Amino acid sequence: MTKNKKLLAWVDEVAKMTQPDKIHWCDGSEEENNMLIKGYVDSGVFTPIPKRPNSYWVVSDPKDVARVEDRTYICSEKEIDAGPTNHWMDPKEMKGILTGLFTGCMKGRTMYVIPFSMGPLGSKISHIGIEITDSPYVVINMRIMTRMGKAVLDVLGDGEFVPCLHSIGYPLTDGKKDVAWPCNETKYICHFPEERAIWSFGSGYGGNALLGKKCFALRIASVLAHDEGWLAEHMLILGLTPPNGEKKYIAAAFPSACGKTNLAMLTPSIPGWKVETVGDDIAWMKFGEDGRLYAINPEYGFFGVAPGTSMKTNANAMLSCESNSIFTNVAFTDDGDVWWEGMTDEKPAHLIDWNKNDWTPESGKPSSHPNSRFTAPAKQCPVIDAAWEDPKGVPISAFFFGGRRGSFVPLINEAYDWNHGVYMGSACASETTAAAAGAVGTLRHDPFAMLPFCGYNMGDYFKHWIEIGKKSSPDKLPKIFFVNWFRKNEAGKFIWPGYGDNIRALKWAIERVNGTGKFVDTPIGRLPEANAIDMDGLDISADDFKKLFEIKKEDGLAEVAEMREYYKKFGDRLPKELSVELDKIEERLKK
Ligand code: TSX
Ligand code: MN
Repeated sequence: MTKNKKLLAWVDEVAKMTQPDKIHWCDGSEEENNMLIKGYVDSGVFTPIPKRPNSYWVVSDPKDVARVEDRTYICSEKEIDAGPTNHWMDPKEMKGILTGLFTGCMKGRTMYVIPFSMGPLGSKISHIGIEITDSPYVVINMRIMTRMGKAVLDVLGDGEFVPCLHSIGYPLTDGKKDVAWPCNETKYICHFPEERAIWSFGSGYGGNALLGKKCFALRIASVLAHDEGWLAEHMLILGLTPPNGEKKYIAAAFPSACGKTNLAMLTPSIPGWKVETVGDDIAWMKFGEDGRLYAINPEYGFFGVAPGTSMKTNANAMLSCESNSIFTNVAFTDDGDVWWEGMTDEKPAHLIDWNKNDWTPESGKPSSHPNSRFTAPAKQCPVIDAAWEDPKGVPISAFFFGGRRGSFVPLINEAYDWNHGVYMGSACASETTAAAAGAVGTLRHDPFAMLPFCGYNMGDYFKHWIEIGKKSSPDKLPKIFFVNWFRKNEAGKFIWPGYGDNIRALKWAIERVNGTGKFVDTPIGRLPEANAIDMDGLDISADDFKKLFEIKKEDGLAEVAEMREYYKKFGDRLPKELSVELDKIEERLKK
């Protein structure tokens, strides 16, 4: 147990408010995990998956299937500090609402206290959080996604932690019966940046409930990083080893539906190249004494989107979730396995779908929810990097930004310098697909892929990136690239094969880091010279290949105009350095 006064007082205060039947301090042990799983198996909420040892199938309430961005708030003292991209409410007002909702909300339930570390225990880059929850599902998933349990309390000692309060908001009062996936129609995902605290009510799903991930490791951590001079980013981290053995680490940020997890675990198509995974979602980076940025993955597992994941698209993700994993909102097969759209070329003849109804290929709707997930331990990834738990972190040589862009944006483009790279990060955007809200083909800006995850004013966040560039010398800072796997030809077909062939773009980037890659200067950045991309064994027509890198002046000017319009949103919090970059691009285009 702990003697941490702040922690003991907080647990006491929360228990008085929420009024649970019992309080359980999680030790993180296998026995504890087995006990919680047995409870769910006995009540029929979890179904063991015969084909996957120690793995379970669970489906949520159909109204609780994803992060709820319109119910997510940054409750800073001043509204301007939440900025134009966040929902804001006055912290006192919000605490009033939440205190009302949390009062008595755990009646008839057990309150779990989960000590967890984001990052390797004891690393100088790591931070400790305590999540209080009334959901055993959250405890089970937090044990996969974070380093959790008694050892964390030992490291915490008398030190600081981020309090993360969570309730599904479904008290069992007056003999009310429990349901398979209790949750509340009223949902609030609230962050108090000055207090560095999180309150989440009403949802049991993913980023709404596993508070170490998006709420802490991105929204609250981005505030800590801003104040303390480091980076908390929505980035994968991977190690890239060329045939000569000179390994480099890179980090990359993409909006959703660009295949970040697939890139993090890439199986390269060029012989002799190796990709090893440090993380697939979040990177925390601090400067080392040598002036380089060192990154850790604050997480301990993968919470990956299931549909589209297959042995062809991401074999290493498939192998990561062969055992000790939780599957939420996928379908269940007749031979005792899970299945989701895209897992195999052939659809099973019969399934139990994510609503627990019979399903056949003729049903005319997906068997799995599009946001269905696997929760898998990172250490089970066959290509997990040897240094993934190194408390020092791994030195980052390059940053990649990207987006889903059918036209104009080339396969790969290198920034001229740090500030130009920050511009590229701010310019991350995806064209909407049929799946997303809004008209197909319109641009959805997602700067640095942080739109739903920046815990403060996005303009100040841009400025923070500019400031980071002044803390070291250009030769020590990561080089910055913008990539686009999704360019289409006139026929509307993807030009680039993507997936394992993306190594060809990464190879040129590594050559640029080494100073050997051949390039041409263009108005929008440095592009590979005609023969500088390794195309061995790839069958792309010369015409298509040219189109992958084509930059039309009028398209460039339209992009500049679009970005200028977008930047207006940030008012006087937009750093002047970014307007300058935009001016420079426009000048180069007009020359
Ligand atoms: O993840 C993707 N990546 C990154 C891989 C490391 N996807 C899937 C996006 C949704 C999550 C991609 N889709 C990629 C990609 O590089 N590229 C594409 C587009 C594409 C889709 C299919 C084909 C080619 C490109 N080819 C055939 O279907 C044969
Ligand atoms: Mn993510």
